[in-house]
Amino acid sequence: MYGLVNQAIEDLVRHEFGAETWKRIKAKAGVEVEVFIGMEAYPDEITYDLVRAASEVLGLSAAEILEAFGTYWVRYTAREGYGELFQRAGNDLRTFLGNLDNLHAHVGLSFPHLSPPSFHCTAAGDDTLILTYHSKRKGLAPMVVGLVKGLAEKFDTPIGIVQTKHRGDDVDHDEFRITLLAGRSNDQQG
Ligand code: 1MF
Repeated sequence: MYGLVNQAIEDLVRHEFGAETWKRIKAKAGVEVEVFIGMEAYPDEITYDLVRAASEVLGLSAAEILEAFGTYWVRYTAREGYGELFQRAGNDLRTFLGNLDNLHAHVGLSFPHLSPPSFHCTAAGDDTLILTYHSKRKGLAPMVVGLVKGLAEKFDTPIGIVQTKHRGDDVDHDEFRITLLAGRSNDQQG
């Protein structure tokens, strides 16, 4: 994955847990890269090793780390110069999710090593979205939960999200049900 991803992980860990902890995680992961270059492509293994090591050092599950990272990614990329890319993809959650493949296609024009996932978003009634997620990479569904929560935060849209399909022997993708909570009374949430 492009170094931007590893940079974002580093940034998250440093801000939440400090530079010493980041050093320990990097050492435990056996990652010998001194400084990640955002526009350079790194083996996916580096990212997986970092998440695994962070899980051990921080005492959190890999899923918790991936979800936190997904949420952070939205803030981080908006801050690191991708705000315009985000704006082009939409001003509300549903439009944005529907444009994710376009967004990645756009990035892929300049960065040919991008291996983008694919998302499809359909409405199921007024307040429910069904999001499917296809990827070459495995085990990253919790990151998608975090990404969607990060977008919901960005658009000030309270949501609930549950995974309704798990990639495995029978299905080749993950699926999520997103409930838009705005305007619903509390006893209906969920
Ligand atoms: O293949 C890749 O290197 C790659 C990197 C990042 C593929 C996808 C992504 C983004 N994606 C991360 C999880 C991937 C999970 C998977 O592969 O199954 C998050 C996608 C996403 C979902 C919801 C909301 C926003 C999302 O991302 C927006 C986005 C996507 C790509 C970039 C930025 C924002 C991006 C921009 C420049 C890149 C690489 C990715 O390369 C650089 C970096 C620095 C300088 C120049 C080029």
